[in-house]
Amino acid sequence: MRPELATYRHLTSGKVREIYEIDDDTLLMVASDRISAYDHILTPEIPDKGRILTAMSFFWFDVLGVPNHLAGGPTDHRIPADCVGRSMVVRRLPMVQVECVARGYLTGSGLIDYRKTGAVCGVELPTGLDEASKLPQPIFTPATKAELGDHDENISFDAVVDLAGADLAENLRSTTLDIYGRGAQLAADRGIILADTKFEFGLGEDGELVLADEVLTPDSSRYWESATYRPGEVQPSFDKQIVRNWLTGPDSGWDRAVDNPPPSLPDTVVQRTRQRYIEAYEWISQLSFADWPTDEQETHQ
Ligand code: Q0N
Repeated sequence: MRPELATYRHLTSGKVREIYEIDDDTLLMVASDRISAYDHILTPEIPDKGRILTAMSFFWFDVLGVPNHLAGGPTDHRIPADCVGRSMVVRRLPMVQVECVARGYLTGSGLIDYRKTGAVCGVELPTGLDEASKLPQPIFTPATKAELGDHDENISFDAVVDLAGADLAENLRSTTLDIYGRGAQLAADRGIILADTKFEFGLGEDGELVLADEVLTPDSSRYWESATYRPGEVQPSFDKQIVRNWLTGPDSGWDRAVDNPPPSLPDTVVQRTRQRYIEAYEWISQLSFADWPTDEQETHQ
């Protein structure tokens, strides 16, 4: 018998997922089907988005083969029936309070900082780079977690040394760049550019880094399609572009200059976006999403 979600104490809410306490040593991380764009949570939800992103994290944890926080599989019996497929049972670890970002391409806050200073997080870059430029080599651009609703703040490597000590800071940088490099290579082999990504790490019993959180999902990374990559232009987001195009196009009637909530997405936009998430999972993993566990396939008696 699977437990009810209400039997677990709720710890934290993120924009798109929830964390519960299973016991002193174990957490339940539940991904929702919520989607955000332009700093708003949209309605309606994208059916199966939580399961698709969870499937992707399990895939990446498996192929990366680095120590990670998973403490059970996707159908672990501690997972409530209505959360099967979109939950991870994880070891509760002391977390490193640094967002570990790797960038192989220049965009977003990295591009803004570069245009102001010629550097990102203190890493000097060559002149002449532009929107979506490929960097000479991937760089470590750490950030600190802002309050819910605020954007993370980029910090220098020296600031990580002050926060975490020199040894841990060096380990975070080399591990982040190593994992990003291997993920980006696998994605590139399958027609997807992993422009950048954010990792979170916990500390194991012996002080070793343990990869935590969700991993290399489109919520924690920028996925671009290799076939349409055009440096010098803002790249369409692999997963969210259909939503963004509709919200900013004439049919939505939304004025995003004023702080009013966006209108509900039409079902066509919802269904096409759902297919895009499935496509990303299937391209990357070369597995079929139809095989991913769901509560619907539980046998009852
Ligand atoms: C945890 N978050 C997301 C760190 C926290 N395995 C774990 N053990 C204990 N706590 C967490 C995990 C995981 N994953 C992760 N919250 C709790 C928020 N981050 C923000 C940055 O700082």
